[in-house]
Amino acid sequence: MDSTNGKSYDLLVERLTANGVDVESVRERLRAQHLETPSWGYGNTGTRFGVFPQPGVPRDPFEKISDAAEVHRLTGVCPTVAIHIPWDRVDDYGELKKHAESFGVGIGAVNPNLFQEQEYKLGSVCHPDSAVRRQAAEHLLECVEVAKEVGSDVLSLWFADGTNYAGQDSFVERRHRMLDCLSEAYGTMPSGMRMLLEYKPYEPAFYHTDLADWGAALTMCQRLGEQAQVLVDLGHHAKEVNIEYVVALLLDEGRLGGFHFNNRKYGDDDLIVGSVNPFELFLIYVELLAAEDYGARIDYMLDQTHNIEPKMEAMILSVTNLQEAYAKALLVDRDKLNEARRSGDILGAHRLLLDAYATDVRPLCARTREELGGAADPIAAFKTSGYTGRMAEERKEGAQAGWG
Ligand code: RM4
Ligand code: MN
Ligand code: MN
Repeated sequence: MDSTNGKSYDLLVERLTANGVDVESVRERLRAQHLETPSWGYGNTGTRFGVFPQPGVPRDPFEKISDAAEVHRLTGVCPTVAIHIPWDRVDDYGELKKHAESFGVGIGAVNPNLFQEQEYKLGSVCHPDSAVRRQAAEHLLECVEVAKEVGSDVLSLWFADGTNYAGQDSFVERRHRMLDCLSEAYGTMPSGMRMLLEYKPYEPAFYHTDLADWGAALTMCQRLGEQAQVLVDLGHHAKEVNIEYVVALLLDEGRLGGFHFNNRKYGDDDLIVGSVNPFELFLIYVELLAAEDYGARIDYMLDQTHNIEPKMEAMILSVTNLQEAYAKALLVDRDKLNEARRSGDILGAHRLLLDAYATDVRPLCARTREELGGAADPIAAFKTSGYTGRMAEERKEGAQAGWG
């Protein structure tokens, strides 16, 4: 790989430079890319039809973080890991934080889990019974505390709240109940902390969902205050929604706070990002680049479940797909694009995007990973490292982590 990569890297740089690309600045931005992996992506997962356990899967939050650290070691761009409470509940969060740091990573977004307990059958923060809403509010408050203890400044919220049948409950009353609960948690957040609200059109609720789309999430954020922002999960849209346009709107409102990357073919499939629709991913990055121009803080997180594919390899592939999408977006000639737009050159503008998208940026991404102390080909390096075999041996006693 090395000598071939060296040659293809030199050729690529030569070509890009001839086209007027500032390769140095592209390299710098690629090195600064930060992607957060999810602790729940390392445990066993499945569908409602079954779960297929894999060898070497972590048994507890500490081991999930160790796996996340291995992904960071090989790619150089995944310095944080998101946690889900209570899936990752531990007695001593300070110890979890120290463990992460000793493995060279930090803890990122704290995700409260308000959908699995029996009490939440009719919802959590929108539940008609105030006692259940109290329980949900207490969990949110607990998660603000957890975030403080693990050194995180992001509370990332997704609610399964919704109804299954027309007439089941009042849309507006539910909205007001949510606002009350969230306001309480919002009020306890320290000034640097952000609350991210993630929308999803359906599932598990099948008639209506309380935060169904970006408009519902955005207006809730506007009611809460500046520290509340919207999180876009790529799997959470109706099929024909133009996600890059949603991204642009939220950016323009200063309310895009985070991303859950994954890919879908049908519903909320949580497949490897870039595996189904890589062009869409590229177009999303083209819009996201605007955020860097005005210094917006966006947390780029993966939210995937690798049910049948090897988990660690899948995570690494997701990361390299994101590096490539970002690199391609960085190659778009903005000046020429603006010129084409202004002069009404429809296909000239469109072809500028196609040119960037068609560029094979893999040598550039490989070089970036090496410069960050990772591997040019992280999947090959992972496979030859024998990590899975070692973990299968080390972790053979006890129950593997999974949903629930
Ligand atoms: C949801 C959503 C959330 C994730 C849960 C497990 O569909 O994507 O982000 O925390 O699944
Ligand atoms: Mn998500
Ligand atoms: Mn989802």
